Amino acid sequence: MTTITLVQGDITRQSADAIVNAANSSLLGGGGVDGAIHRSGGPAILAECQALRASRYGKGLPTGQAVATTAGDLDARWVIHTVGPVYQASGSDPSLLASCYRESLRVADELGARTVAFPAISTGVYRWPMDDAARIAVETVRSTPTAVEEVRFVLFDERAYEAFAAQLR
Ligand code: AR6
Repeated sequence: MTTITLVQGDITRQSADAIVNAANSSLLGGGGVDGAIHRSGGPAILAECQALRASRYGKGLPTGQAVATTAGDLDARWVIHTVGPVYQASGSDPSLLASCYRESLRVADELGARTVAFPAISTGVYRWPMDDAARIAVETVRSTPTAVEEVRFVLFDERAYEAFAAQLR
C-alpha cells in the first residue's frame, strides 16, 4: 500500500529517499523547482546530468520519461529528473503528464526508494492548470503499482496544496 501525503513548502527542504525534479529535456538546469534543486543540491547533480547527456541522452530526456542522479547535498539519496509537458490551450496530452509520475515511480522502484517527494510537475513555467494537474497526479499515483511506501506531494503555495487536498477528499 502506498500512502499519499501532502506538504506545503519547499521540496529542497524535504527528507526523502528520492526527490523528483520537474526538469527540462536538456537536464542542464533552469528555473522553478529545477533551479532550486540544483542550487541546494550543489554541483554533483549537474555533473551527473551532464554525464547522462553525453552517454544516454544526447538529444535530451524525452517528455514523460525519468532518470535518476545523486541528490548531492540534499537530504535524499537520489534526484529523479522528469520532463513534464508544456500546456497548450489548443490541446495537451494528459498521458504525458501521467507518464512523468508513472516513470518516476518506476525509476524509484528500480532504485529501491521507499519515500518519494514530488512537486506539482508542469504547473509552473509549463503552465498546466493546477486543478487538472493535481487530478492527473493523484489518479496516476493511485493507479500505479509500486513498492514505494510514501508518495509525498510537496506544494509550493496554498493554492496548490488545496488543489491536491481536494483530490484526496
Ligand atoms: N519546492 C516545491 N515546489 C516548487 C518549488 C520548490 N522549491 N519551486 C517552484 N515550485 P516549475 P514546470 C512549484 O516551473 O512547470 C524549469 O525552468 C511551482 O510553484 O518548477 O514543470 C525547468 O528547467 C509549480 O507549482 O516546473 C523547465 O524548463 C511547480 O513547482 C520548466 O521550468 C512546477 O513549476 C519546467 O516547468
